[in-house]
Amino acid sequence: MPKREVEGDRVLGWPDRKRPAIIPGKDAEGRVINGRAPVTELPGLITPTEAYFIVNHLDVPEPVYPGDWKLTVRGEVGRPIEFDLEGLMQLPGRTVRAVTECAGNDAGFFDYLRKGAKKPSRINQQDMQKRAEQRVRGELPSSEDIGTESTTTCAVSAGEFTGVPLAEVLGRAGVRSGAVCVRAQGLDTGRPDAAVIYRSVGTRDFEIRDPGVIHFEKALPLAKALDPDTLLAWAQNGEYLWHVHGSPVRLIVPGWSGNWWVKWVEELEVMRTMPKPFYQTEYFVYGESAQDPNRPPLTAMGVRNIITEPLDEDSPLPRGSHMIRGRAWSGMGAIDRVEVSLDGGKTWADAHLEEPRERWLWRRWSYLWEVARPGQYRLMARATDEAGRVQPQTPWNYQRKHFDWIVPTEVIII
Ligand SMILES: Nc1nc2c(c(=O)[nH]1)N[C@H]1C(S)=C(S)[C@@H](COP(=O)(O)O)O[C@H]1N2
Ligand SMILES: [Mo]
Repeated sequence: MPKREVEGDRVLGWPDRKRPAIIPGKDAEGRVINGRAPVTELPGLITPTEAYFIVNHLDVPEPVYPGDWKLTVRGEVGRPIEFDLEGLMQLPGRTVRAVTECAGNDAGFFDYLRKGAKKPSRINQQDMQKRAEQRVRGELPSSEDIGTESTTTCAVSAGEFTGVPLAEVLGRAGVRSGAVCVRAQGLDTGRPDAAVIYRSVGTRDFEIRDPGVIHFEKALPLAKALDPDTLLAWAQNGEYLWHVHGSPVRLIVPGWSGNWWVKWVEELEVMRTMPKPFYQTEYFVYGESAQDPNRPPLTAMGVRNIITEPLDEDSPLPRGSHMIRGRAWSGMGAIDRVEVSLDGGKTWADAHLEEPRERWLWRRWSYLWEVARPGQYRLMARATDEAGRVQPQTPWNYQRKHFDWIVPTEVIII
């Protein structure tokens, strides 16, 4: 149905379909530091690594030679340990297939649905390069950029991750009773992006809560740290992690938004009180405003669903039969139902759910739409997860995180 370009470069000498790839933002040396995924162009479940979105908040560190890497496990443990990569890889491994989703993915749809702001597009992506350059220069984006930046889409992908359960590593060290969390520290440092501080304060007229130069770190509550699917991973999609994705080892925290998935992990500290990492208590929090005394950290995602076909951009479409397709996923387990509405939410019918039904992966669904009458149609889709949660789950919050509302697709039939 879409008339977008399919012919790409010649691959190994053969003409081939265009390869999906990220829309990149690069640093002064031309190295990719951020990227958005071509979410609507991926026909399968696993996002190829070339097409996997990338979010980095601080200065991307220089690559670590795997032989030089060490992981320190310390704090409230019976036996502090240091692992090298080989030692880590000798532990009983595990593979998990999971959606990585940035907490701010699709944030602009909150404004669209609440206030009639411009509808974000999943194919006309913002210019990642402009922000990457401002970041490298440490520049505060203009008010206009700050307003539009979090309308970003396509900060979501799905991968297969191989590593060792974090619980296995913690078990070797022996977690002491009374421990509440594991602080995972990435080796990257820097000053948080000005736009992020700006947005965490929630106003344009602000006194910057500038934490200065910090490490990227998260304090993962112990129960989630001990979930067998929470991994210290060294491989993604069948190969060793790429540097931008946290090589040699990163955290995989299925169901919880991307910010928990600490890259370039160098230290794990088991703690008996919750510390206050910037990216947990100032940013990546819920709340009504920056002054809200109740700003809990984000944890599990809500119930997510996107219509990947047709898109608004495909209109007008001829009468006849059209496949409506999409992908649904949840922060709390497998997707058990997707319903489709062809009349803007008045009536609903069950969509076909494709196998496999996996706990942390998105699930493809489809609905064959026979449409005989020309006109304007408002297509909607609504997912339910195995916990019985129906879209939407996440209330508006001032940082506009964990968007999971139902977004109608507008189609004109001629
Ligand atoms: N060390 C470190 N880990 C990090 C980040 C970071 O800036 N530094 N960004 C986080 C955020 S906000 C997201 S959405 C995911 C993105 O993972 P990816 O770039 O591999 O897709 O990484 C997370 N882990
Ligand atoms: Mo993120």
